[in-house]
Amino acid sequence: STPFSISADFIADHNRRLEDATTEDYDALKRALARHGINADALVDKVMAFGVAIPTWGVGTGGTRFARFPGPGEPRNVFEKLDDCAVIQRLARATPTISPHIPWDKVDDYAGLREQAATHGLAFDVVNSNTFQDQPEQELSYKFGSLSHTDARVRAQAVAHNIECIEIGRKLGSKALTVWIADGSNFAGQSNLTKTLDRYMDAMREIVTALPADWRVFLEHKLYEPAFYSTVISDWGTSFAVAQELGSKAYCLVDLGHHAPNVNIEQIVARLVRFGKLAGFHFNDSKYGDDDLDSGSVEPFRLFLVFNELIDAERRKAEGFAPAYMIDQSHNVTDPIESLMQSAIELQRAYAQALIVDRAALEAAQEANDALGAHLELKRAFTTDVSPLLAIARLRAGGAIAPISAYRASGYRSQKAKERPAVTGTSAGIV
Ligand code: PSV
Ligand code: MN
Ligand code: MN
Repeated sequence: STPFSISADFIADHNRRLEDATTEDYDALKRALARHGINADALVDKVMAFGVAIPTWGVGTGGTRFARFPGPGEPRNVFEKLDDCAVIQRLARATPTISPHIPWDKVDDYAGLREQAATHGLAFDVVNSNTFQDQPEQELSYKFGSLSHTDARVRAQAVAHNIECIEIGRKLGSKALTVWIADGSNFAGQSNLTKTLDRYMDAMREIVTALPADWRVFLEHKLYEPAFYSTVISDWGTSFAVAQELGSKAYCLVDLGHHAPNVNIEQIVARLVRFGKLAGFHFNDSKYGDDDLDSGSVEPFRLFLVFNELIDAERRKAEGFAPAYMIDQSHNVTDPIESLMQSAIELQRAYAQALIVDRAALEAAQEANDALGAHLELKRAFTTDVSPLLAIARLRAGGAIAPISAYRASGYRSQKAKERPAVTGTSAGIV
């Protein structure tokens, strides 16, 4: 039997009850924005064009190193993951692409997988490689590292895996590879801090050489975990220096949870833009470190400030500025579909709020050293409730005015619980 899906009629029915109130709120916001010389309809168009990739692994319940508490009706393979990604896009209309993780999403027929995605209106974005775990069929272990391993055979195996990811990505229609390695050390003295980086560089050069002409590689840095004393690609400085040495195809990816505590992430973003090396983002939120909490759930102002830098770069037509957006979260206590829809909305919110900053007024205040005036301009934009505008963007794109309530009313999860018998314990691709 055909798997249950949420129909366009169901969404239209659900919207009907909310449409009048939404339009009323939107009209009020439109008038308020007009007083600042902002055209709300043009903003709606921009929001409708905004897209962030869903990671295929994000639709499964996450877990910590202590436990994973699987939810009902979880996807059991990449095709079922596609079905869930399709629902997220159908209702919230902000996630037209998906980002695969290899080998979690390995299949025999990638053309078929790509076609299946296309039937849902989805396309594949950046491919993620994985040399941070051992796979059953794998010859050599990554316990002591991958691309920076002391043993040349392990490095060669990790390089070959990344090249295989590029091959798979080509079949899926991707144009970039993200490399995050868990390499590092857990004891002072365990590794030679210089030699590990040299070995990584040599391995990365081989991967860069294997990239097709129109491909890029994204280097994802991370301060700690699972290596708790030192990490080879630990911070944006290392990432930037490595990207410089690797040349014009290498860029630096910013995962919001991968920085030292209290670091000014928006300034890192501005620096990477300035030097033409910003690859894009793994969006999530964090309280302590790489918590992988839902985007905008803890520090919405910081998210807004990141988007403020992105809009500034876009307006200046910063050279080579084309950031790739992906959500990278671990949904441990929520239905992942709900979390991902809400996260995509929070990203659109930060984007829309950054768009309504009066750039001329901000610049004038900055030039006049009017610190509070400049700050108040940002605060005005940040405190504007753009929710009705986001709802109208979804409505015009054929989505749901209230995606989470529509999703709950549809009974999708309980249908899936019947169609997909429970997954027990941990399984590949559900991290
Ligand atoms: C590592 O913490 C990371 O952020 C990388 O992007 C991985 O690919 C991802 O998490 C998924 O585990
Ligand atoms: Mn990440
Ligand atoms: Mn992470």
